[in-house]
Amino acid sequence: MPLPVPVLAEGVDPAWLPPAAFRPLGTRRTLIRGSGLLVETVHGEVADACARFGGRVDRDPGPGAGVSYDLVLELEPGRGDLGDEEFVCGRENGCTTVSASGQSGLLYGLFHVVRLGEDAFSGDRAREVHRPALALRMLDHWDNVAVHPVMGQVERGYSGGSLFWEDGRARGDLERVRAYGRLLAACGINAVAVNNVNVHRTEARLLTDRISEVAALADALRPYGIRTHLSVTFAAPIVLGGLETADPLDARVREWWARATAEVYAAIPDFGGYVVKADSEGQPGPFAYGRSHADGANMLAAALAPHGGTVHWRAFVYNHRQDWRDRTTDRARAAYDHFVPLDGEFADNAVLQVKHGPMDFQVREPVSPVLGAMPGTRLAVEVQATQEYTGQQRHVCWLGPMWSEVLRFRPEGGTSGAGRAGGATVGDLAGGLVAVSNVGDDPFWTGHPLAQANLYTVGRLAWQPDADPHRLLDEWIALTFPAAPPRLVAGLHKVLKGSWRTYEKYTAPLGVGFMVQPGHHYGPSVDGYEYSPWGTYHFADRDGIGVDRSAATGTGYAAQYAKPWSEVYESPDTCPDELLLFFHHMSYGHILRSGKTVIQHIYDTHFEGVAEVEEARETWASLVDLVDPARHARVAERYEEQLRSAREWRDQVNSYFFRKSGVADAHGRRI
Ligand code: GCV
Repeated sequence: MPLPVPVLAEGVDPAWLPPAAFRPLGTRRTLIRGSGLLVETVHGEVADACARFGGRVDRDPGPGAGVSYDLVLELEPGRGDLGDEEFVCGRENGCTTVSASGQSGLLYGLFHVVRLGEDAFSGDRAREVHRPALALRMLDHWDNVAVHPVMGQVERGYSGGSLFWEDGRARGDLERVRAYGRLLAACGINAVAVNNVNVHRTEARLLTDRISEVAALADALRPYGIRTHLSVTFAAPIVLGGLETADPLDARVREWWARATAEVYAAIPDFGGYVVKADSEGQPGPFAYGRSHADGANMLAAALAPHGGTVHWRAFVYNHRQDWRDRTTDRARAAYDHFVPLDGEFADNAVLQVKHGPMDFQVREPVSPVLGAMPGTRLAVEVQATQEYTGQQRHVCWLGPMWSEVLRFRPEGGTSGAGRAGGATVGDLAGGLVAVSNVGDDPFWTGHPLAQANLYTVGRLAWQPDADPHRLLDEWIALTFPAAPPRLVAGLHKVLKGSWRTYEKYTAPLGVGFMVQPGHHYGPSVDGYEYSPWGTYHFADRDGIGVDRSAATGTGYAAQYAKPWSEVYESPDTCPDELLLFFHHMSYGHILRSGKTVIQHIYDTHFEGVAEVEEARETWASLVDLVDPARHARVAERYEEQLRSAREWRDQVNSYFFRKSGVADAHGRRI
């Protein structure tokens, strides 16, 4: 039986799957061959499109004999040349064919045809194999089951409440969860962790007596090829099991995890595995027992292995009780110092989940050196689609280019781009891309309607890490705004394409980072974390600014990179300007490659950034006749806030550094 396409509640935005995106498919004759749950999903999609637009869909064997088809979607389970998620697409003699050996491949093939639009049905198309470069393409939800007194329902959530949980219980609106799974499958995501990595008491119980609530979510996501994962607390044997220890080498602890995990699989046979934040920002972990993080991860890996599950162990481990007067301690070093010595010790079904930068999702960071230093460990790169430090979905900040830079970075050097000369990229080295989700129960899913582009882009980059992000932006625009006139396409491109750099310009300069309001992390506070135990400093004084992370005179962080990067970052002469203050403490008068001094760069970029927001706001206003009123109004309203906030950033940052340095703006502007 075809699975019905999820019905969106009144007012919920279809995002990149509006009915009109299915018109080319829905006006054609389609044959579907094969059977299974995801084949029923595919059938449901095509049937829904045909019902809207007058096409026809048949199953084989079925009443289609003698009909010539425009599209054949066929499952060929025995094909050894295609993995489960792969498909071949081609077109000859007026028929487009998608063949797959696994059901997920067929589903991805269907969405590929949707993306192609009319092009899928014109001319000939050589048969082309499509395969995801990364096996794991995951979203982590930092959703709390119960409202947390400080963090609310969703930690760092800017899109309303949780899609999954409300006030201590599962929401029960599985139609919305199904619709979410559908959107995710259409951009290539295949795994979702449904609760916060900070596991509080109520959330801990999802693992045991509340597993049926997770199972219901897994049932809703399964038809879209998405496996469900759960964040668990390392202290579960104590908190839930009544043991007095969670020591990973204690036999009783290991047995407890084995039993609990078997019960999870009894409820969710295709359960993906656990996500663990241990010994990090107050979460319990193996250090309490004198054990290593490999000991901790491997214990959970052993419990999951018989069932085919994976443990995602986060590398976000650092000392958050630092002394800012001690310039030798450096938070940026922490993940490497903790984990690189453990390379080769992690089990095969353990994945080390590493934030893309060494700090914490700042607008500009170097790529984490861990990603190039653990060849004997399965790695996943973690990025943040939720915009904790990049405007919190009140500002437009499309992060595609930043993530693309990370994924194309070559830890052993070499050029990126067409030639692909040099060592492997991060995208080659990692087996997974994980994004902290930016989705909530907001009718536009992501709070800011244009933040949908981040979610779409992250899924597509996980499928193809070397894809040109601007092409992915075009794809998102074409799907979300079908048949958009060129003025709208150009306008959307204009306001999104450079928005990351615009945000960078009016916030923290030259890689210095963390000039945000403590706690909620929105808006400027230059010294917000300067005298704080969290370890995120800019060390600005009357002469200069930045952190000396060189090996020669600083914290030695630069030496965590392989050559050539260790050498490139070691010296201010070779360090790229955009990271200069991350790696070096520089005088305000230091001349950048642009020919400007550091201080003048700070002033100029802050003025420019605000001017760019003003321009983007005008561009958006000019699209009023081309965008549906609710979406246009939501974005317009957020631009007002973005502009207010950008001016606040400009004025605080510029005044602060004028007062510190005593250097006037070369253009005599009011600072
Ligand atoms: C879920 C940052 C955020 C925290 C988050 C943490 C993490 O510190 O501010 O809210 O906790 O990262 O990634 O675990």
